Amino acid sequence: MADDLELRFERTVQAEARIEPRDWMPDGYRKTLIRQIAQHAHSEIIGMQPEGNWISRAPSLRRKAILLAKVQDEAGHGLYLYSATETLGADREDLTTKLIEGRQKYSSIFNYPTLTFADVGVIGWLVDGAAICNQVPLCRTSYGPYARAMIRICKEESFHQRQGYELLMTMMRGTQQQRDMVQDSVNRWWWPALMMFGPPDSESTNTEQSMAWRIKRDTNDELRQKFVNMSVPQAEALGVTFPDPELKWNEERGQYDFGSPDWDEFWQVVKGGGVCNEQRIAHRRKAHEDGAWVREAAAAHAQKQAVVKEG
Ligand code: FAQ
Repeated sequence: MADDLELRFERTVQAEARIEPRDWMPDGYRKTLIRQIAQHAHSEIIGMQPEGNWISRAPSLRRKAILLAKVQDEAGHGLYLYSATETLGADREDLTTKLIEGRQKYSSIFNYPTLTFADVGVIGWLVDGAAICNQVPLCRTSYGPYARAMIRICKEESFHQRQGYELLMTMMRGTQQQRDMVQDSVNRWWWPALMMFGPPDSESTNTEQSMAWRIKRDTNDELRQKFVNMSVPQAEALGVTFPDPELKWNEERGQYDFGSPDWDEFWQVVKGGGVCNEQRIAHRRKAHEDGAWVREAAAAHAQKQAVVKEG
């Protein structure tokens, strides 16, 4: 019986069909999905902070309205993704506790500070750009609710990327000081953006199994290369350079060669030693504690409604 179920699962995955919440799945598959989707959800929620920092200081009403909409979208993405983990039997409260106790990860990128308004543009261009590059293939991930969430999320990420690029285009048409701000911001975010794709394939503990289960559709290095190829012409059109002396077109490979990110820095940030790790978690913990009364009120309301229905 167990063999039949396993065979059916394998066949479904190989046929590029979707595994749905009520289908049988191996424990490892469920665990891997909860880990990846929860990390993704936490990244969206923590990822509201670096840009949120600039909402009250946006230089115009238009920029403020765009930024507000983007940060709200990120909250929405986090909520879709937490819902996807619930279809696998995870508990949202438990995931939040794990995040604020440092037992679950979120993307390294959100542990870097946003020092100028140009960072808002560069986050849109490069961070959302990297997120899109990673998430478009996830629209074909084997778990149905995650794949469907990714389709909606990617549509919004595309708007996020465009608003960032348009903001930077505007700054590049401005004064020399504004152009310098953009270049400085690109210099600070380029390497952390490349780290978003995860460690090199040779050090990626999860890739092989996740590819076999078709949770991941490309390896970390494949996606990183794709992102570099996509970003270089965009940088040229913008008039900025990337801080990598090894970056150059390789005619033979038909791809750009590029340098290696500082992987010691990456692991230090992942382990909690980045510039903003403490601040991000402290802020998230406070927001969660401050929201306790809302959760209590919602639970009391739901209980009353249940009594009314029964009566
Ligand atoms: N940061 O074996 P692998 C966004 C960990 S959304 C921190 O290669 P895997 C939208 C990894 O968890 C950004 N930790 O791992 C937005 C594992 O540790 P574990 C988030 C990282 O899962 C934009 C260990 O290293 N996107 O930005 C990172 O197969 C703007 C070994 O790594 C997603 O989560 C990292 N960068 O591949 C929001 C997309 N990389 O768990 C606001 C979905 C790796 O074994 C503003 N996730 N680690 O203890 C994925 O595609 C994959 O999980 C990867 C990592 C590719 C991120």
